[in-house]
Formats: sequence, structure tokens, C-alpha cells
Amino acid sequence: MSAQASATLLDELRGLVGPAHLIDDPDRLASYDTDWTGRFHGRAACVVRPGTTAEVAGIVRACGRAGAALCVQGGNTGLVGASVPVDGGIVLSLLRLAEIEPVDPVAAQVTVGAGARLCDVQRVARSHDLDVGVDFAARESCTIGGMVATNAGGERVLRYGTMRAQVAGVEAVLADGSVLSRLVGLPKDNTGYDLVSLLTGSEGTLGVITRVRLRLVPLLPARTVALVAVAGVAEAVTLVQAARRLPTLDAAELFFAEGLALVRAHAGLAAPFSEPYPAYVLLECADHADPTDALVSMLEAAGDLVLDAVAASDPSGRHALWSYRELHTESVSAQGVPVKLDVAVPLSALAEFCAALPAAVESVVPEARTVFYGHVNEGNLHVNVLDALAQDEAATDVVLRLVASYGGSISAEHGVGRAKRAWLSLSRSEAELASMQAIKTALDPAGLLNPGVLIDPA
Ligand code: 2HG
Ligand code: ZN
Repeated sequence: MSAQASATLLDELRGLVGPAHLIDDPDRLASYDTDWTGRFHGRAACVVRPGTTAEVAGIVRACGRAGAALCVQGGNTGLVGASVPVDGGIVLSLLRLAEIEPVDPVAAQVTVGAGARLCDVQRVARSHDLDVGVDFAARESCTIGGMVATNAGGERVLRYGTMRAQVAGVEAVLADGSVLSRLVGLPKDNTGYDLVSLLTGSEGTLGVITRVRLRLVPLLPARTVALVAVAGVAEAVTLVQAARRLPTLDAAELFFAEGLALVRAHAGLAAPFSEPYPAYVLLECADHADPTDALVSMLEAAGDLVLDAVAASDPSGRHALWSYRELHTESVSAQGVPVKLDVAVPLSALAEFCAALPAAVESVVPEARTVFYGHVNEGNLHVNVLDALAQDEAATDVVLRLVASYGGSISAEHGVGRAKRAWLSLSRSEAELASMQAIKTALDPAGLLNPGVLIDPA
């Protein structure tokens, strides 16, 4: 697949979407060319913004005929470089496919365009006493299509699973321009290969997701957040094990003194406690009735494990506690461009892994600062290595090899993208990689869709 788009192709694409929706002015291309972290860049020939699935299909066919690489982009909030174009390629922005169809209250499902933002779908679902089962800090910008394409996880996985568990159907344009549509949303449908699930998490390499049928969960309006100070990772894991007995448990997050200091300095927040502690677990319980009593009893029963705790049930108090965790990403980025590694290890190995991590990074990049935090129940840590950009490969390699030595995953929720492609074999066997490549080759033989991301055709 040649990356270069000709003037003839640009004219054809302009004709398909209308002149207002083809952007080739270099100043306006800038925000599409660079990812959220500022680490990954490409120089697109143009951005094309289709308004219908038929237009997407036309674009895919035109690019296929011209041999021009397509980079599929939603909210451009990804963290592994999957949403930036190859030089000279075409960015296919799905932000105009933002329609939210009427909620189906009987099925508790809704069909939305790939470009619908998570916050907008949450608002609509909540007006029907329903909710989206996946949530995370980028909710104001990330799109449902991107969340499906990356099988996004986030803060509520322990209760509702990842995005894959929310997807009841998709419509997607395949690399040959054909449209695959399974949007009925039947909970039971064993009629062969699960193509919807295959497209979920495929990072835009097998098809362009244009619409999604989402399963919704009951809206749980009574919520209590507790921020709990603990002595370290082992104590955090023990606490979460106890907290999991609460049927109302919605979230269990972990961060440390170093990360909290960055967040407080960046956002000007007061300290949560009168003295600093090594580690913090944020627990949230949600139900129809106030879940506070059961949460407080659990914390009391945890005894010495809890060094201090503060809880809030009102929206602003909950938001204030969540801010300590959710502001980590932007607070880290305010320090410089980090090497971001999103990993998971078995929960039983999390404490040992966290203890070994800083020294492992320092062994290859002595001046690096390693800040990590994450979703403790899944053993999912966001390892952010600052001051290591010049040695990003060495930093990545040492962390991902350490992860693999514990039988972990080199990508728990952000995907493989361009950032971790070279390390995929640490988490996938030869047989798995061969199967993945065979699937890519069958569905996109010319490598039209997201070349350089995850896997290329044989
Ligand atoms: C989170 O859990 C996101 O906050 C971003 O997945 C993680 O900043 C990161 O590396
Ligand atoms: Zn996360």
C-alpha cells in the first residue's frame, strides 16, 4: 500500500463528502496528525469526514483503488499511536457519524454512530434510567467507535466487563468497501464466527466501525466513593479482595504518593489526608439504595489495613475524590511526553511487579521517573515513564519483558497500536500471531486499513 494520495484521489474524496468535509489545509491538519500524548506523529495528505456509512464505503473503495493508506480516527484520545496517519495517508475521521438513535428500553440497548461521544451516550442513556457500562476520564472526547475498536476498559470493568461485553452488534465497512451489518442485538445468536467480537479490539485493522448496538446497564443513582490510604500494593490487593464481596462494588483504583503529588501540584488540589501515605485505593459502590453502610462496615472490618479513609456520597464530594485518580494522565503529561505502557499482571504478582518496576526502568534509563497507577482489580497498571523519550525503546523493552516474566499482558486496555507492535510476541504465541495475520490478510490483503498498527498482512 503506497501512502501517497494523488490530487485525483483528493478530488474524488471531495466529491464524495462535499468540499466542507475534506481538510487539506496544513494548519487544520495538525490536530489530526498528532496523538493525545504528543509522542506519535504522521503527516496526512488530508482528513476526510464522511457523514454516512455509504460515504465511508465510497472512501474505502476510492482509497483501495488508488492504493492510499487509510487511518481511522475517532476522538484521537488513544495512547498507543494507533490514530495517527502514516505520512501521505488519508485520515478517515468518523466524528460526523454521531447520531444517537432512540433508546430501546425493552432490550435496554441503543444504536449509535461510531462518532458519538461517550458523554453524550451516557446523558441519553441516563435519561432512560440506564447507563453505559464502560466509563473513563476521556469521556468528553472519546467516541464509541474508538472504544469498540480498542475494546476500551476503564474504571467499571470489575462490574460490567470491557467494551466487548457492552457490544451487542456493529456495522462496519470492510476493506473491499462491503458493509457488514449486525445491529439487531440478539442476546443469543450462535450462527457461526462472532464477527462482531472479532472487530471489537481490532484497532481499525479489519474494518471501519460505523455504527454500534450497545447494551446498557441499569442506572445506579446512589453512589459512595471512599479514598483509602494503605501501606502498599500488597495491602491494596488484600483490601480489594475484601471489597469484592460487596455486590455494589463498581470501581477499585490504585495510585501512589508520587502520582498524587504530581496531581496536587498540577491541579492545585488540597491533600486528601492530614499526612501522606504510600498508596491509595479508591473504591466506589453504586446501587439503587445508599451503599454507604456496607462500604463503611467493610472498611471497619479491614482493621489495620486501612491507615485512613474518607468517603463522599454527594456528587461534588465524589468528583473531588475521583479527581485525585482521574487527573493522573494530564498531570503526568504536564511534566513532559511520557512513554506510556499499559500492562496487566496476575493480581497475585502485582505487589512483586510494582516493587521490581522502578529499578528495572532505572537499569536502562537511570534518569527516568516512573509514575504508575491503575485499575487494581484487573492487575492493570498504567506505567508512565518520564524523561525517557530518547530511550523509549529501551524503557519499553525492559518494562514489557518484566511484565511477560510474570505471565502478564503487554497491553491491558489501550491496545497495541504502533507503540507496542514490536513486542506483541511477548504476549502472543507464534500460532496466535499466525492466525491474526491470516485474518488480517484475508480481510485486508492490501493493508489499506491502519497500516503499521497492530499487525500487517502477510
Ligand atoms: C486511565 O486509566 C487511562 O486513567 C489513562 O487508561 C492511563 O494515563 C494513562 O496512562
Ligand atoms: Zn486505564
